[in-house]
Amino acid sequence: MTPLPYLDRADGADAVTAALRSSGACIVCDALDPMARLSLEADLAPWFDAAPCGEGPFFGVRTKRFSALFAKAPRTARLALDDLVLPVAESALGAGGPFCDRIQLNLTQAIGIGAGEPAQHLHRDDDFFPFAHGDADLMINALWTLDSFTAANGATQIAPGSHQWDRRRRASPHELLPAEAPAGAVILWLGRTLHGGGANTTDATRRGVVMSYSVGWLAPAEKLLLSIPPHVARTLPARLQQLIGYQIHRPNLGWIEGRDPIEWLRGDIGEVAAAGDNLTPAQTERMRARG
Ligand SMILES: O=C(O)CCC(=O)C(=O)O
Repeated sequence: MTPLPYLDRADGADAVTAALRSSGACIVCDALDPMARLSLEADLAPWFDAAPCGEGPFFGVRTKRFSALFAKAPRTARLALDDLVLPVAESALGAGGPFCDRIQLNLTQAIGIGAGEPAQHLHRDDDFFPFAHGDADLMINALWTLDSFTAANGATQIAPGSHQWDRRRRASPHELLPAEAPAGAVILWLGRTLHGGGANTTDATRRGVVMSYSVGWLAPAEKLLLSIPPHVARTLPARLQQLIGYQIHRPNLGWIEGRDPIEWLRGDIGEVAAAGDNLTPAQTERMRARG
């Protein structure tokens, strides 16, 4: 069976991307320092208390979820902007290449799998997009562990190598591995990789935070432009403003009055504005060559 690779931050983005591409998933064990993890836990604790459990078998009737994380717990911004994970996401999704100008955040979600929750239905995250999938990577998920993930408490089950399987193939139990990881790790998997939350047979909740990235031309799962209202978005770092949707996927997706929506966020354009071409450098060059 393809192994589930374990790496450290010091291995660097190229090694993490290579592991992700070959196995469909990997784990970086020392991703978050303990102090940062403890402060995130403190910020998220009241929201875990307030969040209700899910209503259906897929999201789990003993599992709590909540999103809009940058509005609820602004320090989660550091996870989305992590200087290892963000470059890995850009590289894995081919940012700047012919099929992806820019990546975006697909969703932000804290997940607490409660005691007694059965294993989640195995799925590929990019199956939510109803079209004939090729072998391009559209999405990558980063699940930051707030607790140690064990086979007993619901560690994510992953079928390593399944990103390269025929889409109709299901995983047999012996093809699944629990993504066991210490608290403060990040578990990465591609949108094509079969996986699901594991069964929690312990008495304690298993908590993690998902930052999901996708190519910038897909509809994001979470309507981040609404869940993070403009007055909150204005307080975020510029890169995060782009990742939640204040960016154009050049040349022509996601504009306001034909202009980059970050200009709107900054109050730089009014009710009408001069539409820009918003071309990539390669497109500018092609237009110039055509004369
Ligand atoms: O929490 C996990 O381990 C994975 C959850 C998941 O894959 C999902 O909710 O779609």
